[in-house]
Amino acid sequence: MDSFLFGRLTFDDIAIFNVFRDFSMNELVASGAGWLEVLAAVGVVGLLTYYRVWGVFWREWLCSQDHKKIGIMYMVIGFVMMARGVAEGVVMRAHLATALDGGILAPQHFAELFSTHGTIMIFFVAMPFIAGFMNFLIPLQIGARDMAFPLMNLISLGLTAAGAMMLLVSLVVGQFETGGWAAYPPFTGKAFQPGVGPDYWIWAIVVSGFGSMLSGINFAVTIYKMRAPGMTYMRMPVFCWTALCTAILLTFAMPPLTVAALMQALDRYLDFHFFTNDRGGNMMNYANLFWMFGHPEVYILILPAYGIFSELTATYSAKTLYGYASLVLATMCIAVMSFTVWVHHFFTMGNSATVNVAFGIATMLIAIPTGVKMYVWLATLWRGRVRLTVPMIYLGGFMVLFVLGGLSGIILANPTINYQVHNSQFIVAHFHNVILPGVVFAVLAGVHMWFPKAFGFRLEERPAKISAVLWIVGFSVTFLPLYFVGLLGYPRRSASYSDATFEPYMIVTALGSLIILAAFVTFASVFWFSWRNRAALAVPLGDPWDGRTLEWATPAPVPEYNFPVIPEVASREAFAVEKAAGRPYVAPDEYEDIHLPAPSAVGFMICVAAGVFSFAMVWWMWWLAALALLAIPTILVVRSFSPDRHIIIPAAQVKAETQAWMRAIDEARGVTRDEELTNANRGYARTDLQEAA
Ligand code: HEM
Ligand SMILES: [Cu+2]
Repeated sequence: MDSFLFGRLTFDDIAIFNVFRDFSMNELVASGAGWLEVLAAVGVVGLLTYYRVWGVFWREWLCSQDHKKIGIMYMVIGFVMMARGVAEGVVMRAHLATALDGGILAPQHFAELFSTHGTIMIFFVAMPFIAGFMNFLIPLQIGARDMAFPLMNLISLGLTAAGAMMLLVSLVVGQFETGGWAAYPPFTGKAFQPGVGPDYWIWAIVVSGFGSMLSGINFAVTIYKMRAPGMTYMRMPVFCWTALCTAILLTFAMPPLTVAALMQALDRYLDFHFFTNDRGGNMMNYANLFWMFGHPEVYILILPAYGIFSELTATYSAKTLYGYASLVLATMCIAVMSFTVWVHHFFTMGNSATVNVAFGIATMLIAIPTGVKMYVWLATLWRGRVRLTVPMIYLGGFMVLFVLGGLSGIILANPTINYQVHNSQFIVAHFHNVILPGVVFAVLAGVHMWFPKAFGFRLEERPAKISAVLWIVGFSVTFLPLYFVGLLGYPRRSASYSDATFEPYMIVTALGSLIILAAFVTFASVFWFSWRNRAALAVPLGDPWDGRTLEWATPAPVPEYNFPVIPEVASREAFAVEKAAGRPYVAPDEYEDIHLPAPSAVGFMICVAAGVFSFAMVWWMWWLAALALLAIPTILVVRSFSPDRHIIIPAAQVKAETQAWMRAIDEARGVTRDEELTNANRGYARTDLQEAA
């Protein structure tokens, strides 16, 4: 019987104790992962206490409304969750390598693994990563002080963190659902999965999805309203264009997902019948709603990645981006078309041939603007001053592999072929083929490029290069064989197989996943090596790569207020043009006090309230859920009565900091492109024009 206090939560639901109840390989892996998570949490708390940094952590990070810090916190969430996601990928592959008539894990556990893995990777790795980049870069690139709604920005971060927390908690208390990242009912319906698993998914998705929609609005308004004087739309950096299109997608694509998840909650909690097979329900309604979000979602992830690749192509070949207008147009086309193709996710579920053909053609058409982008990048590299830096290695891997992934997408867009490979490993190969070289490589490349901007020192090149190569090789070994496995007929989400033909492939991909694990660990070690060597790698002057857009015209790390005075923009790639004209870094004549939003605990409080609400809903602790839900509007209302609090950075301080930076620039020797990876690089790049002179 449920208790009033704890709902349906009992001692037996604490999953990490399962290993003592049933000592098996399966439980060892499952509980072991849970224990690792608990230990990691204790370790973090211990370290913060040991170094006595709780105060700094609270004031300068958790409560900060600075878009740069919020962006960095999103990236941290992404990396932490990625550690779990990659580990789960390796565990799944290890299972599948042994899964001829069996495997090391129980089928139920395997199903939970692909469900948490998919959910984590999409919603709590890829999404935080792109939100992180957009937060960090948009205001800097458009010459603004912050986002349009800084407090809402902090709240979005809190909601994302609360959702991620649900995924972490589900490993320790209870279990997760087994219906994949899309959580299709009726499979995840009450009749089939009465436990807490689908509810963990529902509330994680609802809470974080709400946050993402709010960020979408925030990004769009920031770009519409906060651009520096002179920055017309056609002078915006390409990343901002992709960010704007992404923001619009976020605003319109997240609500169908949130609504679908809430309708599923109504089915599960209150016996509604939206998606059941009886009493007038129809699960196709779910498929439509989910993929109305799901397809645009892949462009929410890939468009900012295109933006990152565009910026780094131009920067590391020291050339104006070729075909700016066509890139912008292609981005807009993709954003609009992404809403017209969602049925390709259920070609085999009984649509008429006419419907399938229409959506098949619409899908294939997206290849055209995507192809335009590939040509634009290639043309930018052509006769550029190309340097084989870490981001360029990722770009190379991306260009080759992403084309492969795109081509397999065209194959899938053909409904007749789709019938053959539907729900096979071919699909697994395809979407990893676009997400890894597309989104993940872009993020890793972008981290390398903009890290010095955020923290003031470069990342070590050598381990980062090793990591990049390992990612490319690891991806290829892990996922390319799966195209063949799929064609041979091995279904996705299948915990075991009885045909020995599959076994060698499964062993190869398992080895590949170890290479990816090595790539991830190497990448993590880059931060450690670089931190130790940070004095030598410091680039305080702010322009280590001969950057082209406004964010490079500031010191590194960027001061809290971004720009001493709001810049005026007269051209595209404003900073590069100024450098070519020989007058970048002009000190302002007059300084003013700068107002910035003061730190606020509201984001954190809403994070806690949303997390407690979700947890209480999962476990049917109705009293707690009601309290936590009520807390959210209460916090907002109370906050709205407090006088608008700002911090003021006095003009004198801005002046002193800016003049110190200017003096350092005057004294610095600009480094040439050949020297940029040496310790001579203090962040003052000599342009090729100056070199030629
Ligand atoms: C790091 C190396 C990775 C490995 C070894 C890996 C491995 C796997 C495996 C074995 C599956 C299950 C396939 C099946 O059900 O038969 C899977 C599913 C999935 N993966 Fe990955 N993966 C990796 C990275 C990623 C990344 C970076 C993303 C996205 C950002 C991602 C997103 C997904 C999704 C969405 C699913 C589908 C889950 C579902 O079936 O509902 N994976 N992955
Ligand atoms: Cu799609």
